[in-house]
Amino acid sequence: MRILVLGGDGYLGWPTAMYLSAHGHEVGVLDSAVRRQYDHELGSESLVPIESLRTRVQAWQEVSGEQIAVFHGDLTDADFAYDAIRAFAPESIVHFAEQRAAPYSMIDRKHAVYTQTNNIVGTLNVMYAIGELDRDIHLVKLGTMGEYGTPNIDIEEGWLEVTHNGRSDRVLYPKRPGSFYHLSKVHDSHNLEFGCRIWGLRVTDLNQGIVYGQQTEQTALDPRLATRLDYDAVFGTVLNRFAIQAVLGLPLSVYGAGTQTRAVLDIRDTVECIRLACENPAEQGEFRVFNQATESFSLLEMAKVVANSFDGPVEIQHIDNPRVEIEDHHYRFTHTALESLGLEPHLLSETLFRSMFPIIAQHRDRVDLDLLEPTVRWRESLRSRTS
Ligand code: NAD
Ligand code: USQ
Repeated sequence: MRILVLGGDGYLGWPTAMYLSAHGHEVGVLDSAVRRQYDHELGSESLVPIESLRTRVQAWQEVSGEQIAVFHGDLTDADFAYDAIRAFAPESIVHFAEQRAAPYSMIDRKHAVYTQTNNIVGTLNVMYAIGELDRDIHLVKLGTMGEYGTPNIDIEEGWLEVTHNGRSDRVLYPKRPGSFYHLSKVHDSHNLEFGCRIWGLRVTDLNQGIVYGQQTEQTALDPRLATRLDYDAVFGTVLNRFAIQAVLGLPLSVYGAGTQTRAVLDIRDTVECIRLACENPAEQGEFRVFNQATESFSLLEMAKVVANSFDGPVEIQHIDNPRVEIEDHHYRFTHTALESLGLEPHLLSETLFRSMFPIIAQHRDRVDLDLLEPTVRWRESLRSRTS
């Protein structure tokens, strides 16, 4: 298939592009490089050094013999989005290209507005481009498990059968997320479902959990193919941060009591889920939702898994939760659709932490300890922090 990966320079987009290429697909990547600009803004950097997109693509060609086409530009620019999609003529588009950090979206008004504008406008442009250029293109859109929040009922895959006053309907599952970033994904989901209804688009919305890990079969082939690994309190995600803290001999930073439960998956499962979604497209007019996560754990359980995998003493520290989150809540989610397509999940208990620890140790001198401390507080986001 011809597959265009939007956000193909990112943490997940780059390994996915190589994985799809390694599985015989013709791949293009599109990216604005804005993720590299957030690093400049925040004074942060990937723990593992990463190459420019140009070098990555050249290295992939040397290593695999396969070419990856590159489109450099911003999806909020509709002309660029249309031109790239017209030029590559994909059968599937995998859409990773959004601002993805909840804390970044909660810094202040400016960052909340930026996040929602970037994400929602970019996705609307992609929807319109598909609608006007070729409605057969299957859009595989990255949503997030956090769209659901932590409801006191079981989480279904996108849709819910409801009976009210004796009548029944199948409705989009009610959402109650915990940040303006997560809300941008909810708005995307609603826009996309509408596009399927009115124009007959075919969309798979992947409500992905928190990804952990840094290596896939392809990134391990050459250091120039490495993907990023973030540890700062804005972009670093919880299991990756815990792994880095363990290697540095720092206490694992559990926010609050750590009884919040979250859905997670291994980066090697992310790339496989995307392949499965592309190779098994949604029907014309279908808004298909998969919960792309394999397991769920409380934060305290996650900290214990990392501590137990590490060969050395690890302390777990509870720190004031900078976010507004419910603790001790119900959490059970359905995740059968991807398994039914053939996904064989890697489990946290047999994780890649053991392979991650040496990589982290190799680059430990690059860590700026100040960046590990959470500075974005949800309740203080009304106070202006930047001009
Ligand atoms: P990332 O920030 O590393 O990658 C996103 C890429 O998209 C970046 O390279 C960025 O430059 C690009 N981008 C952003 N806005 C763009 C625009 N307007 N036009 C063109 N390019 C743009 O993020 P990631 O961790 O790889 O996540 C990828 C996707 O998966 C995101 O949509 C995220 O919400 C979703 N997701 C990530 C996780 C996770 O744990 N990392 C979990 C669930 C869902
Ligand atoms: N947390 C800690 N300690 C830390 C960092 C985080 O206890 O040092 C806690 C947070 O309070 C939160 C949980 O860990 O309860 C997850 O935080 P996170 O930063 O790892 O993940 P989150 O903000 O939810 O966002 C990440 C990605 C986002 C994706 C989402 C999937 O950045 O792109 O959408 O995971 S999900 O959480 O399922 O919505």
